[in-house]
Formats: sequence, structure tokens, C-alpha cells
Amino acid sequence: MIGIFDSGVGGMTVARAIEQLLPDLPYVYFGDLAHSPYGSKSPEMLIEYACRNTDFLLKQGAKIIVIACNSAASAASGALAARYSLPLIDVISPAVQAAARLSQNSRIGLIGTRATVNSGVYATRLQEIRPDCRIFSQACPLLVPLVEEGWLDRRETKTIVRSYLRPLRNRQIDTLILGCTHYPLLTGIIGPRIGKRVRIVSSSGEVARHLKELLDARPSLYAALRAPGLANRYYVSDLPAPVGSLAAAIFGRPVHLEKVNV
Ligand code: DGN
Repeated sequence: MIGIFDSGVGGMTVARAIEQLLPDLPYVYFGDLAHSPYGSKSPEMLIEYACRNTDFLLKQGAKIIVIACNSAASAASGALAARYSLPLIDVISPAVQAAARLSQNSRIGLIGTRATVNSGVYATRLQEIRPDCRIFSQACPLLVPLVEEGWLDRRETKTIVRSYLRPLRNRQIDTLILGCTHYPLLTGIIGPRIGKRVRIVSSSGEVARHLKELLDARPSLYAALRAPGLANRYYVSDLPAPVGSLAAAIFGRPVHLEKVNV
């Protein structure tokens, strides 16, 4: 079983991408809505939540952990890797690799939460593989609450997205990383406002491709994750009203969300 966690519903875009690419692998999802949003939490707090979430997923039978949240990954990937011996995948490196592959003019834009942008982790990881590239970042703290409210196609959301993207439009970027797992739900709004010539990299899609590559190279891990007949499970630490309909919009079907104390 694959274990996936996020602060809330954003990581469901990762879960959705994984089930589309690896439909025979069941997963257990945990959305830490009681502590959402992660984007404004301190690194110490994010490490604590990430360890708690991982312990919960291990108890559910997870044999690999996907940190489906850029904010948690930017603060806690290192701490989790030091503490747990099972394979860990975060959303950052796969997106960085895709952007490095795609960018022709070496100018890459990044949008994400404050925690992600302030951590500088995208720039650090990009430097390791494409030192010629520059990252231009923009924190977009209002976008997660708008997504969690289900305001995916509202005029107000379009206005806010336009104003967040304006500084990046002047930077001649040719690639834009959606450095938050909530943002794929806004791709239809972001795309036209950043411009046709800019390629958009979604960390959600990239992590699913990365996971598939990893499992293709490690057939024994793939076999260990297979559990025919086992259904995907979805847990949350709180269940605010709009979450059920947002989850249904992400998966294209109703999903049963079980509230647990973690
Ligand atoms: N989805 C999370 C991320 O990728 O950073 C952000 C969620 C949040 O709590 N702000």
C-alpha cells in the first residue's frame, strides 16, 4: 500500500495522478485538515506534523510514503529521511527535474505557499542539476484557501491569480512550476494568465511519473505494494463542510472521508 499525506485536499491531486498511472496499487490518504494550512506554519511544526502523519500511514500498512505537500516536503523531507527507513518521495524533486528538462531559456517561475517559497528548496535542488537556471518565485498565500472554499472558477480568484502572476510575467520565464499541490485545480485559470508560451509543470503529475519510474526499476517493491482487492482509503483529521464536494470534484466521483484523531 502507498501512503500519501498532505495538509488537506491538495494532495488528492497527487493521489488522483497516481491512481491514473498505477491503477493496481492501492493507497491510503491522510489529509491533516485539523492543522491546515501548512503554508504558514514554522519548519519545526511542519516536521512534527509530517512525522505524526507518517506514523499514522505506517500503522495503516503503507510501505512507501509520498509527501504530497510542498510545504511539508520543503521543511520536513530531510527529517523524515533521517527518521524512517522506508522509501520516501516528495513532490519537489520530480517537479524540479521536469522543469530543468523543459526550460530552454533557463528562466523558471515558481509559485507556492510562503513556507515553500521562503525555504528556497526549489532553487537549491535546481542548482544541483541545472546551475545555469534561475528561479523567480512568487508566494501565493491566498490561493490555498480559495481552492479549499471551492472557488475554482470565480471572478475573484481570477483577479487574485492575475495579480500574483504579474511580477512573473515580466521575467520572461518559459516554464512555471506549480509548487503547491492545490494549484493543479487552478491550471485553467493560471494557464491563460501566465501566457501561452510558458510551459506549466504540475508537481502532482510529475510525482506520479516519478513513482512509476521508481517502481519499474524496483519490481520487488512494486510487488510488495500490490494488494489485489484492497480499496483506497481516505482519512482526514477534520472534516469542514466544503471538503467532501472538493474531493469529489478532484476524483470525479464521491469519496468516503473518514475523520480520525492522529
Ligand atoms: N498543498 C500544500 C502544498 O503543496 O504546499 C499546501 C497546503 C497548505 O496547507 N497551505
